[in-house]
Amino acid sequence: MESLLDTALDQAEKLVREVSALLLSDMEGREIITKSGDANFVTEIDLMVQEKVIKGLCGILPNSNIIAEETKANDFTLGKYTWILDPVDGTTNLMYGYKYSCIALGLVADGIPYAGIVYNPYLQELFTARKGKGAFVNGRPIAVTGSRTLGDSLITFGTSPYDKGKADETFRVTKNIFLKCRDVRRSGCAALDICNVAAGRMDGFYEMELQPWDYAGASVVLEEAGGCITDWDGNSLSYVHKASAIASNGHIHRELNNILRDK
Ligand code: 2AM
Ligand code: CA
Ligand code: CA
Ligand code: CA
Repeated sequence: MESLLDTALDQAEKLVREVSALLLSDMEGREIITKSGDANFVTEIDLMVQEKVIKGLCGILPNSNIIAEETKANDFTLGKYTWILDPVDGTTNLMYGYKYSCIALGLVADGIPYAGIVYNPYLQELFTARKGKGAFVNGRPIAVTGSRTLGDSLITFGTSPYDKGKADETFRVTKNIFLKCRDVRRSGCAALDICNVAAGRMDGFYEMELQPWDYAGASVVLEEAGGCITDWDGNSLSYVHKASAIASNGHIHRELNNILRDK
């Protein structure tokens, strides 16, 4: 018999899929607000998605906390059930019509990342995972690649565009990684990048100073697909404050981490 939590997650998957229609709507004339930082934006669509998802989640698991990117003052404490929502991951891509953005939702239960729901409406791909039950795209099981070395790997990374003070370090380590791996990619949506590692379409991903909503949902998808995600010190990621992230198929994790840390 399905547990109450499974039923709630089924409903949350349906909710995310339904609300994602907003990402496909015309951006012409939509308001774009610049947030503090270097290239940090929020659009009307981000706010509308967030409002609808939060409203839906309140009905699905009434006593849960919700941490969401566009909330003015988040309470970063984990309750019994805490949803962590990025209403639009890849806002700059959305503004440009680049078609590489998603809704990313994670559920932390009793302090443990328990479930991930990441939906890419352009490809109609729903990435889902529940702890101990595997990772899926549209219900089909996914798994990380078997690449054993960076030399056999395709790596995607983020440039932390919201803090250009990080550029020297990002591009210095990226040159080192590029020289050792097959090639690098940069697409602008951390959650989908991590899910692409989970689906075996990439071998690894890194970015400095992400926020919990960038990786909360995707991290469960990746771990359930057999991959590994840590901060740049090799520690588990925090779900209540920002962290630099490394996601990989597991095999190349140490090699990638060592280069990022100049070891
Ligand atoms: P966003 O589109 O939800 O803002 C781009 O390099 C990646 O970094 C995207 O996943 C983007 O998410 C994320 N990002 C943007 N601003 C950020 C910030 N201030 N802190 C952490 N991550 C951010
Ligand atoms: Ca943002
Ligand atoms: Ca984000
Ligand atoms: Ca966002």
